[in-house]
Amino acid sequence: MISAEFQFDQSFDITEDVKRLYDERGYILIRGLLDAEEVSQVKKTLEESDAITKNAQGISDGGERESKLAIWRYPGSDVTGMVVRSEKVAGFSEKLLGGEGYMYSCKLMMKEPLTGGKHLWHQDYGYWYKNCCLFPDMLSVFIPVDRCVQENGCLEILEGSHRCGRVDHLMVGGQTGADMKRVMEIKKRCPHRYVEMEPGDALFFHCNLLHSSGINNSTMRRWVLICAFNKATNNPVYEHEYPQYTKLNKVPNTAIRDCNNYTDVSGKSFVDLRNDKTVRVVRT
Ligand SMILES: O=C(O)CCC(=O)C(=O)O
Repeated sequence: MISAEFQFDQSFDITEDVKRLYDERGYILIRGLLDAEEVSQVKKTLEESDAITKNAQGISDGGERESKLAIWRYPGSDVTGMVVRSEKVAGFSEKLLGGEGYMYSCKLMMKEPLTGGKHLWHQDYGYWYKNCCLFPDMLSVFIPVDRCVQENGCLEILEGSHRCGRVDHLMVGGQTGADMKRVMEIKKRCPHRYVEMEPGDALFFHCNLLHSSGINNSTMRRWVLICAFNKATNNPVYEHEYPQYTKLNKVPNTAIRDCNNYTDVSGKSFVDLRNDKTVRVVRT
């Protein structure tokens, strides 16, 4: 059972109580952050042109399977850019981070029916530490485009595990995974939760929260948008594949519905994962 869960409505905000729960559990789940119309705007952007999906690359899960992902550096001006820049995604993230934030990356994770691979237990800060972001003042917002349930490899978390600090990470298959001996010990103390979500729900989670997901053995597609934010004061020490501090121009939530750019992704700057030291590409 997910214990830090809320239902979005226009009056919802990140109050001190919500922030306290996030600090304690390492995440909050907001059901219905995007409504049906906003989800269909996102789907239209992803499905009616290949502007984003043609940038997807495959990474091995260390077994037989692979996951595909497209990842970009800046929001751009299409619908997915409005989602990242919206008050309810960027603004809530800033309140959880405790200050100004900027987009560090955004990706479309694609687990295709019957073939989608697993994601090993890891912390996002396991990777970002290697990029010389000195403080774990970073978070991710996981927003399903499709239903995410156990059958198609929903996200799994170890509740409260962000309080263990950063765990060592090693390369396993094409991915960087956390030291499993340590994870097994943490599992004895931090409850293992399957986070089943509907399209438009949003999980905001701390960069040290241990998470993973299983293979997709079902006939259901599992696509998810994941937007990552870094705190403005945590500018990475050196330049690398992901952005240094870049002011984020926030937009009102209504911009998601009002946006009619479904195809122009020129401002996004896609990452070539062959230059990313934390994953190994098997297919471009
Ligand atoms: O898509 C998933 O299930 C997990 C992805 C993930 O953990 C990541 O990209 O860091």
